[in-house]
Amino acid sequence: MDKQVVGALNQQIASELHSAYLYLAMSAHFSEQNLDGFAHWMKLQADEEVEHAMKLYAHILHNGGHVELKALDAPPKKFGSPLSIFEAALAHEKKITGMIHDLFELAREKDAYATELELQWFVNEQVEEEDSASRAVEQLKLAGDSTAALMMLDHRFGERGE
Ligand code: OFO
Repeated sequence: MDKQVVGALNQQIASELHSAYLYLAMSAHFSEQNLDGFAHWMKLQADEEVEHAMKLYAHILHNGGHVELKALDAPPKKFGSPLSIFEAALAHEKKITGMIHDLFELAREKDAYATELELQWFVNEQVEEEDSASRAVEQLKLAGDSTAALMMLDHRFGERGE
Protein backbone atom coordinates (compact mmCIF):
# COMPACT_ATOMS: atom_id res chain seq x y z
CA MET A 1 0.00 0.00 0.00
CA ASP A 2 1.07 3.56 -0.62
CA LYS A 3 2.75 4.93 2.53
CA GLN A 4 0.86 8.21 2.52
CA VAL A 5 -2.47 6.42 2.08
CA VAL A 6 -1.73 4.02 4.96
CA GLY A 7 -0.65 6.95 7.14
CA ALA A 8 -3.90 8.79 6.41
CA LEU A 9 -5.96 5.63 7.05
CA ASN A 10 -4.23 5.14 10.40
CA GLN A 11 -4.98 8.76 11.24
CA GLN A 12 -8.62 8.16 10.35
CA ILE A 13 -8.74 5.12 12.66
CA ALA A 14 -7.71 7.46 15.47
CA SER A 15 -10.35 10.00 14.44
CA GLU A 16 -13.08 7.35 14.43
CA LEU A 17 -11.98 6.09 17.86
CA HIS A 18 -11.88 9.67 19.09
CA SER A 19 -15.46 10.05 17.83
CA ALA A 20 -16.38 6.95 19.88
CA TYR A 21 -14.71 8.51 22.91
CA LEU A 22 -16.59 11.77 22.39
CA TYR A 23 -19.97 10.08 22.06
CA LEU A 24 -19.30 7.82 25.01
CA ALA A 25 -18.55 10.90 27.14
CA MET A 26 -21.80 12.46 25.90
CA SER A 27 -23.64 9.22 26.71
CA ALA A 28 -22.23 9.19 30.26
CA HIS A 29 -23.27 12.82 30.70
CA PHE A 30 -26.84 12.07 29.60
CA SER A 31 -26.98 9.05 31.94
CA GLU A 32 -25.88 11.28 34.80
CA GLN A 33 -28.71 13.67 33.89
CA ASN A 34 -31.21 10.74 33.90
CA LEU A 35 -31.82 11.28 30.19
CA ASP A 36 -31.51 7.60 29.43
CA GLY A 37 -32.90 7.77 25.89
CA PHE A 38 -30.28 10.28 24.73
CA ALA A 39 -27.66 8.24 26.61
CA HIS A 40 -28.73 5.12 24.71
CA TRP A 41 -28.60 6.97 21.36
CA MET A 42 -25.08 8.25 22.07
CA LYS A 43 -23.89 4.83 23.26
CA LEU A 44 -25.04 3.25 19.99
CA GLN A 45 -23.32 6.08 18.14
CA ALA A 46 -20.10 5.35 20.03
CA ASP A 47 -20.41 1.64 19.12
CA GLU A 48 -20.84 2.58 15.45
CA GLU A 49 -17.68 4.66 15.56
CA VAL A 50 -15.71 1.70 16.85
CA GLU A 51 -17.11 -0.30 13.91
CA HIS A 52 -15.96 2.44 11.53
CA ALA A 53 -12.47 2.30 12.99
CA MET A 54 -12.44 -1.50 12.70
CA LYS A 55 -13.50 -1.36 9.04
CA LEU A 56 -10.44 0.77 8.29
CA TYR A 57 -8.26 -1.43 10.49
CA ALA A 58 -9.38 -4.55 8.56
CA HIS A 59 -8.89 -2.75 5.24
CA ILE A 60 -5.27 -1.92 6.05
CA LEU A 61 -4.50 -5.46 7.20
CA HIS A 62 -6.23 -7.11 4.24
CA ASN A 63 -4.21 -5.00 1.87
CA GLY A 64 -0.84 -5.71 3.44
CA GLY A 65 -0.47 -2.36 5.22
CA HIS A 66 0.78 -1.68 8.73
CA VAL A 67 -1.74 -0.68 11.40
CA GLU A 68 -0.39 2.01 13.71
CA LEU A 69 -2.63 2.96 16.61
CA LYS A 70 -2.24 6.49 17.92
CA ALA A 71 -2.90 8.27 21.21
CA LEU A 72 -6.43 9.62 21.56
CA ASP A 73 -7.28 13.10 22.79
CA ALA A 74 -9.57 13.20 25.83
CA PRO A 75 -13.16 14.30 25.15
CA PRO A 76 -14.59 17.35 26.97
CA LYS A 77 -15.24 16.86 30.69
CA LYS A 78 -18.29 19.11 30.83
CA PHE A 79 -21.30 19.45 28.59
CA GLY A 80 -24.15 21.93 28.25
CA SER A 81 -27.77 21.51 27.23
CA PRO A 82 -29.00 18.57 25.13
CA LEU A 83 -29.32 20.95 22.18
CA SER A 84 -25.73 22.16 22.52
CA ILE A 85 -24.53 18.55 22.76
CA PHE A 86 -26.24 17.51 19.54
CA GLU A 87 -25.02 20.70 17.86
CA ALA A 88 -21.49 19.70 18.89
CA ALA A 89 -22.11 16.19 17.51
CA LEU A 90 -23.27 17.66 14.19
CA ALA A 91 -20.25 19.96 13.97
CA HIS A 92 -18.05 16.98 14.75
CA GLU A 93 -19.62 14.88 12.00
CA LYS A 94 -19.11 17.72 9.50
CA LYS A 95 -15.44 17.75 10.42
CA ILE A 96 -15.25 13.97 9.96
CA THR A 97 -16.96 14.26 6.57
CA GLY A 98 -14.22 16.68 5.49
CA MET A 99 -11.57 14.19 6.62
CA ILE A 100 -13.23 11.34 4.68
CA HIS A 101 -13.39 13.51 1.56
CA ASP A 102 -9.70 14.40 1.88
CA LEU A 103 -8.88 10.73 2.31
CA PHE A 104 -10.96 9.86 -0.72
CA GLU A 105 -9.14 12.46 -2.81
CA LEU A 106 -5.78 11.15 -1.64
CA ALA A 107 -6.75 7.58 -2.59
CA ARG A 108 -7.72 8.86 -6.06
CA GLU A 109 -4.50 10.80 -6.45
CA LYS A 110 -2.43 7.75 -5.49
CA ASP A 111 -4.44 5.31 -7.66
CA ALA A 112 -5.29 3.35 -4.50
CA TYR A 113 -8.35 1.73 -6.11
CA ALA A 114 -9.26 -0.69 -3.30
CA THR A 115 -9.05 2.11 -0.74
CA GLU A 116 -11.14 4.38 -2.93
CA LEU A 117 -13.85 1.70 -3.12
CA GLU A 118 -13.69 1.12 0.64
CA LEU A 119 -14.04 4.84 1.24
CA GLN A 120 -17.18 5.05 -0.88
CA TRP A 121 -18.97 3.34 1.98
CA PHE A 122 -17.70 6.03 4.35
CA VAL A 123 -18.78 8.84 2.02
CA ASN A 124 -22.34 7.47 2.11
CA GLU A 125 -22.19 6.79 5.83
CA GLN A 126 -21.25 10.43 6.50
CA VAL A 127 -24.41 11.56 4.70
CA GLU A 128 -26.36 9.41 7.19
CA GLU A 129 -24.32 10.61 10.15
CA GLU A 130 -24.87 14.28 9.36
CA ASP A 131 -28.53 13.69 8.63
CA SER A 132 -29.28 11.96 11.94
CA ALA A 133 -27.35 14.56 13.98
CA SER A 134 -29.02 17.38 12.10
CA ARG A 135 -32.50 15.91 12.64
CA ALA A 136 -31.76 15.62 16.35
CA VAL A 137 -30.71 19.29 16.47
CA GLU A 138 -33.87 20.40 14.68
CA GLN A 139 -36.09 18.31 16.97
CA LEU A 140 -34.43 19.71 20.07
CA LYS A 141 -34.89 23.23 18.71
CA LEU A 142 -38.60 22.49 18.28
CA ALA A 143 -38.76 21.22 21.87
CA GLY A 144 -37.43 24.61 23.05
CA ASP A 145 -37.80 25.06 26.80
CA SER A 146 -40.57 22.48 27.18
CA THR A 147 -39.60 19.74 29.65
CA ALA A 148 -42.51 17.60 28.39
CA ALA A 149 -41.21 17.80 24.81
CA LEU A 150 -37.68 17.03 25.99
CA MET A 151 -38.88 13.94 27.86
CA MET A 152 -40.83 12.82 24.81
CA LEU A 153 -37.72 13.16 22.63
CA ASP A 154 -35.64 11.34 25.24
CA HIS A 155 -38.15 8.48 25.07
CA ARG A 156 -38.06 8.46 21.27
CA PHE A 157 -34.24 8.47 21.13
CA GLY A 158 -34.29 5.54 23.54
CA GLU A 159 -36.00 3.50 20.85
CA ARG A 160 -33.06 3.73 18.46
CA GLY A 161 -32.31 0.16 17.43
CA GLU A 162 -28.96 0.38 15.67
FE1 OFO B 1 -17.51 7.53 11.85
O1 OFO B 1 -18.88 8.64 11.50
FE2 OFO B 1 -19.19 9.68 12.95
O2 OFO B 1 -17.57 10.34 13.31
